[in-house]
Amino acid sequence: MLVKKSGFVTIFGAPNAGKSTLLNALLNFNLSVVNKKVQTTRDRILGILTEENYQIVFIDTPGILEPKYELQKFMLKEIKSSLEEADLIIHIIDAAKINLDKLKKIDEEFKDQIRNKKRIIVLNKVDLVTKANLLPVMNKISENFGYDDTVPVSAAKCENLETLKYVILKYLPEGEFFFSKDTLTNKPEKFFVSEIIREKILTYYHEEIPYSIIVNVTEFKERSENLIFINADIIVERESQKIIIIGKGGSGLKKLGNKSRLEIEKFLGKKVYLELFVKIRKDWRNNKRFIRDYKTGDAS
Ligand SMILES: Nc1nc2c(ncn2[C@@H]2O[C@H](COP(=O)(O)OP(=O)(O)OP(=O)(O)O)[C@@H](O)[C@H]2O)c(=O)[nH]1
Ligand SMILES: [Mg+2]
Repeated sequence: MLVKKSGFVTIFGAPNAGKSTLLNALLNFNLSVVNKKVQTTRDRILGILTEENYQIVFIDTPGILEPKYELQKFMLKEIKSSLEEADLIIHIIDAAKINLDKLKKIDEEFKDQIRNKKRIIVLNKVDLVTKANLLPVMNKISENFGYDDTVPVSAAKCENLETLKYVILKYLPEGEFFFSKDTLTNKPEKFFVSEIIREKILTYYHEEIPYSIIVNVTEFKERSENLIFINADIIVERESQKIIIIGKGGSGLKKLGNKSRLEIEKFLGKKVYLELFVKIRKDWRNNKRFIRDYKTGDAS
């Protein structure tokens, strides 16, 4: 009889280490949004890889951070609960910016969540470093930290991912699948639509703007077989931010709408009619109830 393996693999690490890039590369699908700015991911996102004899349920998480406001407290909770759920933890670090003291601090901070867990350290972005520089740090990590395995990869260039999969499978427990074979994620399509719009805001707006917004898809309707009608609210904290988002004569919002629509069409594989509205909700990032209502409303 075919032995099946299945389990939860949490992808964990500092902001910008490449967690979402790695998830997408392993799934071979652009599920989780990626951006060169930090704090791109705000929620835990499942990405499920199913083959004949295994099912790996990856959990992408927000980058580790010191929470300064309620939204970030929510993000930290998402990280901690994702670690607790894990059968295996992938701690991903940027190979071009290795800091062993920081690594020690992280181990200490999350000791309650990582205790007794199998852990792999993934050195990402190896396309940016030379082997000669990498090997001594890899040795140091193996000698001084309690990881079960070390795997260098380049998530962006899809390098060494087969090795990583092989190592993951080594630690994955035997068991029946958790999800049906064709399930890719736990989040509804409209969640990814709001993520794509937020990612475009990260790309086209600066300073505090991307961190002051939340995107809420209020309507998601299939008008015909090939056309989806989407309404989304971009919620800001202040009038001045609303003015910046809208831009001169509405030019900012128009550009944002066009760029988002193209990406959403690619994601859904259908034509999209997208309408964006900007709304103000004063100081929402510190409003626990607002965050809970919005964030848990997205999850399945
Ligand atoms: N050169 C190089 N860049 C990479 C690699 N993997 C990811 N990146 C880049 O690193 C940046 C951050 O990638 P993300 O996947 O958004 O990182 P993250 O860890 O999910 O970030 P947060 O969600 O903000 O915590 C993006 O600009 C990626 O294109 C890699 O292997 N090589
Ligand atoms: Mg991310």
